[in-house]
Amino acid sequence: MKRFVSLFIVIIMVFTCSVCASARLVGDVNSDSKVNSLDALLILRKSVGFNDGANEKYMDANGDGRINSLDALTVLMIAVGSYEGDLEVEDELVTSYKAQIVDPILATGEFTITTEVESEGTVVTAEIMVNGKDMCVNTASKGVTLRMLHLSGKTYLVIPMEMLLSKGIYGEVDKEMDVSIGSPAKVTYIKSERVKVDGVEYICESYRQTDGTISYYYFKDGKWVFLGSEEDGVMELREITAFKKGVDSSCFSLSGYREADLSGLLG
Ligand SMILES: [Ca+2]
Ligand SMILES: [Ca+2]
Repeated sequence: MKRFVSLFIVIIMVFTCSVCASARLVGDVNSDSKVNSLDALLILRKSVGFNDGANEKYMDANGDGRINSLDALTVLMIAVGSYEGDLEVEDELVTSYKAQIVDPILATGEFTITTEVESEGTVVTAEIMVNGKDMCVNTASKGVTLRMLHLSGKTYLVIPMEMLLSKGIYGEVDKEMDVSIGSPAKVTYIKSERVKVDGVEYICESYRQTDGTISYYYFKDGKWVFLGSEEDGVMELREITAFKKGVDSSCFSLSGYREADLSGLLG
């Protein structure tokens, strides 16, 4: 039982970085989410010909199209709180990937995402549907399709084949559901980079969530293909096999279902 609860939580975590605008801090040249003298130094070094590998497009802090000591000064003013301009701006790279491909579909509030999750050594396909504040997660294990349904604030475990449902005993999942649907964590854009996975190159955008965890969105040929998360320095990649607008509304109905104790069946 515990196993399934944690599996559903893993699946649901896909949504903790939901529909938030991506922004970056003006002057944060090295993308460490702080604006300080190190950023100013990187700008000064760039202005005299050094290249430290920091992102040049973030160096023009005053937005006059040139990278020079005025930008370093702007950064220092930001660092000491005496700058009066915008401290956050939308990021262009984000606009071209997550903001273009992922966010518009999330923003409709009605979408289906198919992902693969590893559980007990086997790969389980999970289909997640979000319909406003309701959510349905379909997954198959040992030949049985299981459904976690979050409907009008209540969570049910459902076995569609048997028309059975069980409710009110999944407190842990309820909590995660509330977090992910009700108040999506605010995310902060960190950076975009080219990364290789098994020799194939992807564009990867990283975002920091309010709880400090980092999510990685991988794109290839205009498609969102992986969602990564980092825990204890280990990157875990989940494959996004499909992502589209709309849901199968029949999955959100409990009409004709009867209540049963499903904990024995799943244990
Ligand atoms: Ca910085
Ligand atoms: Ca400038």
